[in-house]
Amino acid sequence: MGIISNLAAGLTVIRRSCTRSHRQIIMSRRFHARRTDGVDKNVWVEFTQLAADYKAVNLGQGFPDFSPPPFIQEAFCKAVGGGPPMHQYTRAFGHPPLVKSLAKFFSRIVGHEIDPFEDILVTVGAYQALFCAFQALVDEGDEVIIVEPFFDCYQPMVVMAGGKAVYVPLRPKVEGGAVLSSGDWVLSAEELASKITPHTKAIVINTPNNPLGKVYKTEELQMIADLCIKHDLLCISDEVYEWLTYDGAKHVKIASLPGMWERTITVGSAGKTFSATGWKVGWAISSGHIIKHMKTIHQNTVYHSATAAQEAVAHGFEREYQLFGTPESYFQQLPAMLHHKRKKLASCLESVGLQPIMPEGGYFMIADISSLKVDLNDQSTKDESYDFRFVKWLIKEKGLATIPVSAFYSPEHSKEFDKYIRFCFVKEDSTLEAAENILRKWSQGQ
Ligand code: IK2
Repeated sequence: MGIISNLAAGLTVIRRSCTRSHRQIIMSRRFHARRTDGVDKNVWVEFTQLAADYKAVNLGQGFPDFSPPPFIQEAFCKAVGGGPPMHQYTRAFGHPPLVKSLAKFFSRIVGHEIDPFEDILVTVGAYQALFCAFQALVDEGDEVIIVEPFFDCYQPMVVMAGGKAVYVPLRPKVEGGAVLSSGDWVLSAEELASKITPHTKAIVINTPNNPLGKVYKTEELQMIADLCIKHDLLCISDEVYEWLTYDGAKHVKIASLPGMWERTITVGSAGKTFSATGWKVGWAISSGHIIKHMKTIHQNTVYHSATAAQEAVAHGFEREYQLFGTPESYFQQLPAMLHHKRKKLASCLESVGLQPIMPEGGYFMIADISSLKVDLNDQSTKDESYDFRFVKWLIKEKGLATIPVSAFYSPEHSKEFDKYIRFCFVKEDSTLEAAENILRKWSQGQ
């Protein structure tokens, strides 16, 4: 009797769970939109969780583990204590003090009088500026050329807008020696031109580049600009690391080249500018005839980003306007600090036999891992690319988090670049030293 009633209870459980999972499948088919298909994986979600689960030393996601400079923290505290308006809605397209200070600051850099209310859209981080750009400007069937390696969200954003992503990789030019610098990675003008069709709407670039650290030279930007003008294309230029260049590399805005202002959307990030990535304040700067369509997307999605954070960023830009070009400017101090961290990480990687590619700019350094012999036969990850498996192994077995570089490539090119992993060096020296200890012990066989 006991056995029979247990069996019956067991069958009921199986029947119930079958019905539930069957019902879930039917519901999930019905309750989802096709635009979410194929874009559900996200490298930041996956690897940030894994790093946290294994309490790994984190050189993975690109955020500083040190505090923003005191002047910007004070500006934020002052804003929060600034009375009721700081806690309420502000202008949808950008808090007036912020758009005014961005216009004043960037007019001087671009060499064009930027209208604070027509030519700027303040967004929830650079992420949302990119989202608004793709939603507002890409139609069903449009093609968008993305230069690889690229910040991973460009591709799903193009797809969600109904467009088709077309890829052109930067390629290492190996002329009788090792590739030592991000400057050795170049874009072929012929290859780029060959991707342009009557459906092409835009070219997306990122300088300084994440993950490679390439800072495009004026000639390279001019070549892209010439194609944009010749074929009447937009350029989306992601410049979130614009102040972070090293060893004399100079960041140039493609919008400042002749004929480019009216066809370029320049994307920026206060998170990267003032080392406060959690504030999520970003912007798009372009000609008013482009920004007006991005405003339409923005007003119908998030409406605006946090008022107090925008107020603080406005103070930051006012300060930087006054101090521009002086040693007190944070835009001089931050790259000087990161220059040392970049060197520290490079010599650590070299000392354990890894070959880093020296970045000319940005937060990151990539390194070739093909010399490291590791048994990666974990069955649970066998369908993944080599660098994904390697990084998972490194987190789980060695307690060091990095990011696989093939995440920054299209499926058609990822195999060519899956021997690289990315390290973020915008970290406390103690974090870099902890990573160095792990790598050193490993190289000594411990
Ligand atoms: N564009 C680029 C090129 C970025 O790198 C980022 C932020 N990346 O950080 C994650 C990482 O690479 O580890 C963004 C846009 C988004 O910037 P924001 O934080 O302002 O939305």
